[in-house]
Amino acid sequence: MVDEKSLEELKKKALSEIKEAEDEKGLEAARVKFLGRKGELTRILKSIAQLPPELKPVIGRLANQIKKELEAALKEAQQELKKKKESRLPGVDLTLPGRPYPLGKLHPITQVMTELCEIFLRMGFSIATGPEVELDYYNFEALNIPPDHPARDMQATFYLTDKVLLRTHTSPIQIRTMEREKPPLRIIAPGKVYRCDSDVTHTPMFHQIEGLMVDRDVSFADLKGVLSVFAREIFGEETRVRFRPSYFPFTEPSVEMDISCVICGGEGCRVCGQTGWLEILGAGMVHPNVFRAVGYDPEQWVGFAFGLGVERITMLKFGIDDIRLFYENHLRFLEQF
Ligand code: 2U9
Repeated sequence: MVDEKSLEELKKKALSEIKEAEDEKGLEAARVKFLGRKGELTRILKSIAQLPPELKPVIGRLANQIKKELEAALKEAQQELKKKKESRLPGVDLTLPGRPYPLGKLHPITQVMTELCEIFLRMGFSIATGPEVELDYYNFEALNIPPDHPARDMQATFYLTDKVLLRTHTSPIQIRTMEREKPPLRIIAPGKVYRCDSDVTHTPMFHQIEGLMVDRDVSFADLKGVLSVFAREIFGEETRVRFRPSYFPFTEPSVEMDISCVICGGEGCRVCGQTGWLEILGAGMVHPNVFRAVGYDPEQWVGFAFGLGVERITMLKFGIDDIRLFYENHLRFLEQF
């Protein structure tokens, strides 16, 4: 039979279960257990009618009071849970992976420039550098380029004064290096050069890599060997090369090197003008007058030199048909490399 003591114990148990409920489900379970249709307190309330008359009012009042207290405790616990839920950040899924920062990368010309330099570094060349603002002497005169040569034309060269200009090739680097250092020598000269020219294959600033090897017994066979290895490294093992006679004031004899077309493989296509060949660089044996200008004895020293345009190589490598794309800074273009 119920007495006050057992009612107090029931109340203690119920309050502690309400307090310990971690979520709405737990709270509902506690409600059903004590206040539900077959709940522990509900059963007691229903049995009050059967109690002896002297106990009815005391037990009845106490049971009803406990019912109210439990209902209030449930309500409060419900509000606590709601508050806790709302204090969590709304709409934020903390399990989502973070958004990566967009990473920058090197410009395609810089990438190819680095790749080209690395090929020559592996063949024992060292990198030399020099000023972009040059003296007429280092850009033309020391390179056996006569005063009336078309390259010296005001139209083609950016002159700053009548003796100072923006270098039109990186060759002055080699002249300055030879003035400073004794042979033998094996250097490449990468850098920016400037020519007053602008269309789909020319920009007023572009990049060159030139090379120079000087020793007592360097031959034209060395030139062919170094440049053939270079072509296969950059365009692939299956690439064929050919050398055609050419003319430059600073080399004699002079050649231009072609590679089998990277697009059609030599069959003939629009890119190679149906010839199957693409011109990629100029080269030759250093002219004796160039050696004389830097104080090397041309009877004792021989050398080969070459020069290539980095933009042209990059365009062929990636199938780009307009050089200006490199310098318009459109992310949709640059992001592809
Ligand atoms: C020294 C002696 C000789 C460098 C050379 C070329 C041939 C050549 C062009 C390729 C495309 C320039 O970028 S381009 O327009 N270059 O054809 N350059 S031989 O000869 C030198 C350089 C320095 C002291």
